[in-house]
Amino acid sequence: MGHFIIVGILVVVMAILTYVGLDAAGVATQMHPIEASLQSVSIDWLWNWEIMAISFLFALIVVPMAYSMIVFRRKKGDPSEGEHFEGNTTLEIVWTVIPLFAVLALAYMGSYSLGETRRVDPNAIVIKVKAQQFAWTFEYPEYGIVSNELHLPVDQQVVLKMESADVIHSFWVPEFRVKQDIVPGPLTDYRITPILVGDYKVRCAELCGASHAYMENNVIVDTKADYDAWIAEQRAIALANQTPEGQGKLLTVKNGCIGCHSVDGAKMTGPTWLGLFGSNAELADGTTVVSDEAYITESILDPKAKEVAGFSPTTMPPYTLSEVEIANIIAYLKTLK
Ligand code: HEC
Ligand SMILES: [Cu+2]
Repeated sequence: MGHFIIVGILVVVMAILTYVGLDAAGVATQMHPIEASLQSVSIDWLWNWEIMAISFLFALIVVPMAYSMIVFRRKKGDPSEGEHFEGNTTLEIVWTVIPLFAVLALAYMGSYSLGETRRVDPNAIVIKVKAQQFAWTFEYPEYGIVSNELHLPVDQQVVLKMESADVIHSFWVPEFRVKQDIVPGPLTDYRITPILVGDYKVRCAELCGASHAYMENNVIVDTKADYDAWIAEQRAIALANQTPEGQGKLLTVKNGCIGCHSVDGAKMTGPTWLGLFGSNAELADGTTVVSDEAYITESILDPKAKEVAGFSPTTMPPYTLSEVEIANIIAYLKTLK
C-alpha cells in the first residue's frame, strides 16, 4: 500500500510540473494569439483541458514506470526469476472502464466545443467572400459594397458565404481560431462573432499557387459606430463609382487584379499600372510596344501573347471579360498617371 501512496503523490506532482512546464514553454496558453472571437473562447477552453489531460496521462505512465525500475530493480546476487502472473480480472476491468469514461468525456467536450463554434445567430450579417489566386474580395450584398478589406462590427455574428473562383483556398484569421477551406463549386458557410476591436489579417491557409504567400488581406473589427461610418463611406464611393472609371476600378478589385498589380508604382507579381497607359512596354524579346487599348485588351484576354520584360507571363491567368468591362478597366487605367 505504501508504494501506491508514494506513486500517487508522485503522479500528481509530476502532472502539475508537466502542465506548468508546458505552459512556461508556451504550449498551453501563450502559444495562441489573442482571443478575438467568441468561437476562439471555446476552442481555447478545449485546448487547455486537453493539455491538462495530456500532462496527467504522461505522469500516469512515466512515474510508475520509473518508480518500478528504480525501487524494484534486481538486488545484487539475486539470480531468481520474477513472479509469474496469469492475468488479473480486476485490473483489466479498471483499465478498460477508466479509459472508456476518459474517451467519452473528451468526446463530449469536443462536441460541445464544436457546437459552440457553430452556434447560429439568426440575425447574423451576411457577407460574401470570394477567394481566387491570389486575392480575397468581400461583398456586402445588403449595401452593394465590394471591398478588399473585411470590416466587421464587434459583438455581432457574421456569416461568410465563401466561394472560390479557381482552386482550393482556406480562410484563416488566427485570432478567430476557426479555419475553413473554400472548395471550387459549393458555397461554404463560416460564422464568426468578433469580440475584440482591432486590426487582423486573413491569410490563405491552403497552398494555392505561386503567390499563395501574398494572399493576405486586412480584417478590421470595428466598433458599431465605426462600422456604420465605414459602410456609409463605402456606399457613397459605390454610388460615385457609377462612371466607367469607377466601374473599371471595381472590376479590378472584383477580379483580384490588384493582388498582382499596384497602382502606385510598386513592383508586385505583375507590372505596376501607374503610368501604364500610353507608355512603352518593354517586352522580353527586346522589342517595345505602345500600351494602347489593343495591347491592354490583349494583355487581359491572352496574357501569354506578349511577355513583359522581367515578369513571367504564366502567372497571370487569362480573363474572359466583356468588351464593356474591358473598356471600363482601360478607362480606369487611363486615370493612373
Ligand atoms: C496572378 C497575378 C496577376 C493577376 C491576378 C493579374 N495579372 Fe496582369 N499581369 C501579371 C503579370 C506577371 C504580368 C506581366 C507578364 C505578362 O505580360 O503576361 C501582367 C501583365 C498585365 C498587363 C500588361 C502590363 C504591361 O506593363 O505591359 C496588363 C494590362 C494586365 N496585366 C492587366 C491585368 C488585369 C486587368 C487583371 C485583372 C482582370 C490582371 N492583370 C490580373 C500578373 C497578374
Ligand atoms: Cu489561396
